[in-house]
Amino acid sequence: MDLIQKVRNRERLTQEEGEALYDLDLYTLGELADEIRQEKYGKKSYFNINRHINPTNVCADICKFCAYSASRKNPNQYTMSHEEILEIVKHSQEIGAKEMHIVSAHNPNDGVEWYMGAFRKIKEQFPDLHVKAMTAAEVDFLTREYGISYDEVLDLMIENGVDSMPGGGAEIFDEEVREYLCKGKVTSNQWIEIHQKWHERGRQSNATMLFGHVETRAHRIDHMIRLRDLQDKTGGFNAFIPLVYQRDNNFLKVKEFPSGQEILKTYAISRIMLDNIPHIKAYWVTASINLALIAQEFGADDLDGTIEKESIQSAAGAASSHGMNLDDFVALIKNSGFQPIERDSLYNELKAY
Ligand code: V47
Repeated sequence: MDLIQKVRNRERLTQEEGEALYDLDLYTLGELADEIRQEKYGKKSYFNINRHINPTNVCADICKFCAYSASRKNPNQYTMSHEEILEIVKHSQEIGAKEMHIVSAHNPNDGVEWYMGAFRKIKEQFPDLHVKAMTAAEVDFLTREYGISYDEVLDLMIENGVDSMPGGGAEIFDEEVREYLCKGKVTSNQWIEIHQKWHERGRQSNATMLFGHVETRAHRIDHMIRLRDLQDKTGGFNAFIPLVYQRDNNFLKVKEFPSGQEILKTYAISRIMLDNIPHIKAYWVTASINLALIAQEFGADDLDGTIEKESIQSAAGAASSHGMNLDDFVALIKNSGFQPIERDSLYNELKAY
């Protein structure tokens, strides 16, 4: 059957069909993805008021794409104390943040309690805040470093107040590319296993894909299909987040960067391929705000949040170190023809602007 008709019939696509979507022209793809997006959410565009905290950049792993962790290109190591973290949380909560998105490097110096104690103290002092913390890469690191199992780490996270898991650490699942990008870090199967175990505990998470470096279109489709397979089993993913590779201050040299068209096609294709993941997030930090706003017409229904401070992608060149002012964010979404909806971390609608 004709591929376009298959999409319109909402039939599930194979690896080959996913790759063939890239051969469609951008406007046809955009129209197809927008039909799905409008069917689900109309003109609503979701965002949240959140704060990113990156408590340490000391990392036992080496990922070629990372400009954030301390290395010979970035010799300024830091590790926050719990008091420093709580000070940030207090300030952010006072100015309206409802979610703390906490992602650290893989710090071999301070033990499991440094991670867990921070979550526990945040929850004790700010019980209404949603704590989204610990990528699967961090979970895996703790098991390797301290000889405990995935189950034990995930149970500790729940005991200490982690509400949901962010989607980081997925990178690209293809084993050969992954070996080249981040040898020694959580493997693709382990990333999937950790999210499966988290979902089996009744908890929700997101999934990312780092693209626009050395991977092929086929690798992106393979990545999406592995996530779609897990989602069929668990239903625990809220959002899929294609992260556009940022090129500065790191060790991953790339010949050709993706064009705006290629990025928009990737959003549109993820909306079409991932028929069982509710939200496609155009994370404005890596797409740039302008392209993220356009991505709303290419299948994306979520732009992440106000963030306040961002250290991972801004270290690699993204214009995100100071987050996004709420009024500006709302105005930009409105002026682009969409209805800004503030959501909580699990996509309950809080306020229509
Ligand atoms: O996994 C690192 C990525 C991720 C670069 O779950 C880079 O809602 C681009 O996962 N260029 C961490 N990306 C951030 C993350 C995230 C962000 C926003 C929302 C959510 C969510 C999750 O940052 C890592 C890695 O793939 N990253 N370096 C870079 N040079």
